[in-house]
Amino acid sequence: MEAQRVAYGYCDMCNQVPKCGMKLHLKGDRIVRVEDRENYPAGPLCVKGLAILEEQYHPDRLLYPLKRTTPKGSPDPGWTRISWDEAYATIAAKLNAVKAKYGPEKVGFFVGDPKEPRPAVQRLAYTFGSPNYGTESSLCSRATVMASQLTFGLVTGGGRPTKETGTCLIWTRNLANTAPFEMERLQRAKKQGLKLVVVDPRITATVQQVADLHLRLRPGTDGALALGMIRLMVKEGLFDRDFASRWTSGLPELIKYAEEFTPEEVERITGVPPQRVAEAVRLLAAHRPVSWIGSASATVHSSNGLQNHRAILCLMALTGDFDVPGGLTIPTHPLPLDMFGGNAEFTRERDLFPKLREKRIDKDRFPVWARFNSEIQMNPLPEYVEEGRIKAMVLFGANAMMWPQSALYQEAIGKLEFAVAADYFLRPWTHDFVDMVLPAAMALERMNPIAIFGRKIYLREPVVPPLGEAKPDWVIAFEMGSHLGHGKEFWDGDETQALNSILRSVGLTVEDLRKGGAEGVTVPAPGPEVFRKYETGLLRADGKPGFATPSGKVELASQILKEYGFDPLPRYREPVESPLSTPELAREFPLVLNSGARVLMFTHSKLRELPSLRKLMPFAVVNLHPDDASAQGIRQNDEVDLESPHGRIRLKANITDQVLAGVVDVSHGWADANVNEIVGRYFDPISGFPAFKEGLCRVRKAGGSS
Ligand SMILES: Nc1nc2c(c(=O)[nH]1)N[C@H]1C(S)=C(S)[C@@H](COP(=O)(O)OP(=O)(O)OC[C@H]3O[C@@H](n4cnc5c(=O)[nH]c(N)nc54)[C@H](O)[C@@H]3O)O[C@H]1N2
Ligand SMILES: Nc1nc2c(c(=O)[nH]1)N[C@H]1C(S)=C(S)[C@@H](COP(=O)(O)OP(=O)(O)OC[C@H]3O[C@@H](n4cnc5c(=O)[nH]c(N)nc54)[C@H](O)[C@@H]3O)O[C@H]1N2
Ligand SMILES: [Mo]
Repeated sequence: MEAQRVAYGYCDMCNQVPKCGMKLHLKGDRIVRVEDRENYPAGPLCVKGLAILEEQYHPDRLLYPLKRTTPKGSPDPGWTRISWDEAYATIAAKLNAVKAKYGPEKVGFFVGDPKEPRPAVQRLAYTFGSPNYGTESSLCSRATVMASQLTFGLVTGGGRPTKETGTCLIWTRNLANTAPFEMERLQRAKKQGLKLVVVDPRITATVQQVADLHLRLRPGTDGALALGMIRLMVKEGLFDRDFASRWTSGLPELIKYAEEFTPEEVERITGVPPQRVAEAVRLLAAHRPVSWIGSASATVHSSNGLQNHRAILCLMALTGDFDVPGGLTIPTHPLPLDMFGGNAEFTRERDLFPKLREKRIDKDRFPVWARFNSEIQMNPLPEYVEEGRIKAMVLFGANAMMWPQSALYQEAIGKLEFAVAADYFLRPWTHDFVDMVLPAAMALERMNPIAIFGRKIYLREPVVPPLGEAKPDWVIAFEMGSHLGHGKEFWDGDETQALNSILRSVGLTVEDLRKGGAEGVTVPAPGPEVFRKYETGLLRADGKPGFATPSGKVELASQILKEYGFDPLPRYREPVESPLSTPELAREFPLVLNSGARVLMFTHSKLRELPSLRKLMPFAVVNLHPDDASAQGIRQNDEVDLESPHGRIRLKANITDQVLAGVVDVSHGWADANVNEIVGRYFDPISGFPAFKEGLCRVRKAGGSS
């Protein structure tokens, strides 16, 4: 009998960082069992993690490089296996031809939701000579980051409550589905007296498990709710006057503007009753300090998302609990590494990118975005291709279904002179439009960027060799770089040397981490954690007290937004389509279309091929309030047509009072019922983010006349 052994790895089933730990039992080179990893900062595993072997050993995995043999647009790409040598030779020839004919900036580099390929692909783009590297972050979390940079001059999305925290304001996260391992911590804190306020249109599992107070707003109206809360805080003297007068700018203007958001007006816009708003404001004031778990993306998936999110940040600033123990704290000594395990030297953001940035293709459309992000804003991809600004693309883990009006993105990719994609599986909705597909090694088969938890870091080494001819994304990016003539810049494909170059910034090597073993290595902090860093100059490069904004204060009114012609205040605007902004359209399409709330068992378009997970949710549904269902004579599991001014899809009805009456909820990523076919292309003018969470629709029994 073959002996069993144990190895340690980590999960990548939800594409997020940092990842949950895994303890793996192996027979030879085959993993036979998965369980939680002891003493690891993230875990326990959720249903997705427990299904990882179904993904790892799935019969449909992509195992060899493939090239298409029929012209683009043919119903069947005629995929044919090729060698890696042929793949690289073709990629190098095609990309170098585009470079010679049009310039290197005409090649776009893109990484979807997977996080680990990013530092390597960014390095590849800049080394090749193109600034036009972008990721899924240009519609995920980066707008919340920008709102924070504009308001606080630093990056924060909030954080976990601590033992000092009085109230935790969860402004839209459904952690029970998207980071289930956080729930136990919150439940424990709640038992010890922590109060929790959750803002979410739906009654989520998070609301049910931990909320003391739940504010159910109409999607896309977050700004109005936050401004109404600000008005009340001011009126009742429940804000920190001392902090606000010393450390914020724009307070009188904000107070004046917030006057418009009377309880009646807030109810008219958001649907939240005045009494609830008042209760929330009083709860926050009575149980201080207030900590905040900010939205990952839902608040900024709106045509006014950046300003709505800024309104929430202004509210947090007025609590006065910025960077106090138990409040909205900022780490004093972060490691000089980005959350994906790279750094600006490695990605070449520091030396090469500044020389290339003039050629970035987004700077005219979204200048504020371009000011804050090296990644380009990718949402106008169809326009970039139409205008001849991108001629070829290198795609890692890309999914055309993630964008509104997905067909435009498929067409755009199909029109490129050359496109190559690396993925785990052949995904026809994206790959039917490219020239070549490369097999990416999965999480348990690859050396990866290190995992970072505060100051503790872990080396992540392969547990088993890749199946077939799959290769790690980093190796693919490095080998592409070598074939493009930059072998030296890519350590001739050696990942260990690459990681060593990154680890140098924290005084470590791969060998040191290997010695740390399963326990990881803690890089000691140079000093203690300190609070109220704005008082002592620790938030600014020049060492002066204050914030790293143009005024040196928390900018309730943003000077940078003003400079670019936008409203400096967190101005509320109605969604482009809504019952209030387009009442006529709302007569025809009376329901609000809310899309993309995460389900526990899937990650976006991923994992639907895994039998144990698919059994948990076999088909796409539209979640409908009983009143909206009965108005159309719709019963549970009926086939229905969901229609917006932009398209129509068919799915099944799930009738539930967990959604608001008048708002439907549909999850994204279903190839046969892609909600993005009916989401309109309205982009926030500051961030460039799509309005996934608003818009109008109607629902009818399938087959009815329309
Ligand atoms: N299982 C699983 N986990 C995931 C993912 C996944 O696909 N599957 N995706 C990952 C990614 S990339 C992301 S960005 C995160 C997202 O993580 P979360 O933000 O925690 O999850 P979501 O379900 O996107 O959104 C949270 C809530 O926003 C609410 N909401 C919808 N519209 C609005 C609105 O206009 N205003 C307000 N205030 N709330 C609104 C929804 O009802 C939903 O309950 O999850 C990550 N984790
Ligand atoms: N309507 C609507 N649309 C949305 C959203 C919404 O809320 N509503 N949310 C938006 C958000 S926040 C996000 S983050 C995006 C989702 O972002 P997407 O990028 O669309 O996410 P996935 O569907 O996970 O697609 C990732 C692809 O990468 C492949 N892959 C996974 N891991 C790896 C890897 O390590 N290496 C390689 N090479 N490939 C890999 C997968 O097989 C899959 O084909 O969707 C956005 N679209
Ligand atoms: Mo996301």
